[in-house]
Amino acid sequence: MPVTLRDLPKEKLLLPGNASCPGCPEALGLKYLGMALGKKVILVVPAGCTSIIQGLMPGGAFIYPTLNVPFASSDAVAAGVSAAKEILGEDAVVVAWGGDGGTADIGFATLSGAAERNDNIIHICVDNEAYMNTGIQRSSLTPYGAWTTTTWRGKRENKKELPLIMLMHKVPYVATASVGYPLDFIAKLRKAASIKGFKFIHLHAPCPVGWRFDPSKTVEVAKLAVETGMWILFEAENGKVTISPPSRPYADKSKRKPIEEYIKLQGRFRTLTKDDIKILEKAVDDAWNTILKLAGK
Ligand SMILES: Cc1ncc(C[n+]2csc(CCOP(=O)(O)OP(=O)(O)O)c2C)c(N)n1
Ligand code: SF4
Repeated sequence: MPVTLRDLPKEKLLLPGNASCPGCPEALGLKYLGMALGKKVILVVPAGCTSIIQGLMPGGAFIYPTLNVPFASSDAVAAGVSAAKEILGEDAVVVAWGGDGGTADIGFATLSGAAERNDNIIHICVDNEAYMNTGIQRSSLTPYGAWTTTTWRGKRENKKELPLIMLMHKVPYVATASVGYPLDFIAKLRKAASIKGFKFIHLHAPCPVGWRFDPSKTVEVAKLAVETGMWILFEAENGKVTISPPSRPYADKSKRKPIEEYIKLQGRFRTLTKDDIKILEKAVDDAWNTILKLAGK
């Protein structure tokens, strides 16, 4: 069901004065998580910027219960907490919240295991496209051409298609979201919380520090990713794929903004050549063709 501003609670579940950088997309995502699900959330967080946001504030930055866990155990811990809550008959939404490194690389085996068992949790991958907390190292979700401290001349490999990999686990719910579209993200969180079994939400999270843009532009960069077609918002309920309203106009290639508009705001793409841009444009077209086919278009 669509969410409107009036549906949102006023109470802040992510406290001000926490350790996030200015313009932090993870802080935005956590704020929207609280707005969507309220105090029913139990958060399981491996190492990463979010664990620092939480841990550096005396008493913690979130007012919901939070477990800080090793990377390789996040979804297993979340599954255990969820099972315990069910046995106790207590209402809770257990959320494993990992970065792209924690989700797609270091924690992937446990993620895949929980998906295959259909454990009753939501996994959110907050994707800032590098290992930010340890100094901007590449991950398998860093896009082609992007500078990181381990890809000085721009990454030579394409971004892993993680939402599609999770879709192929045949779990009840898979969705992509963006910090630039909070109402879409909140609606997806509420839908995920209403479904029993494993749910995966991939949240695009532009990071001013690692992507080298002005902290006032986080939302602008997030929106440009969608408007250029570089980030496609969709959801899949029991395998049925639907393109989400903010992305629908861009199924038509002629409506997409040129990807240069997205790239030029970000210092991490400063070494891109014209040939690199063509490779990225092809990746956008390929991703759209795949999603449109899955959506039966
Ligand atoms: C098993 C293990 N390997 C490496 C580390 C060091 N480490 C801490 S945070 C981090 C990067 C996390 O990156 P990501 O999951 O993308 O989250 P972000 O910091 O970008 O939010 C790494 C490699 C660790 N804590 N444990
Ligand atoms: S490095 Fe990026 S994701 Fe990490 S706290 Fe700073 S702005 Fe947030």
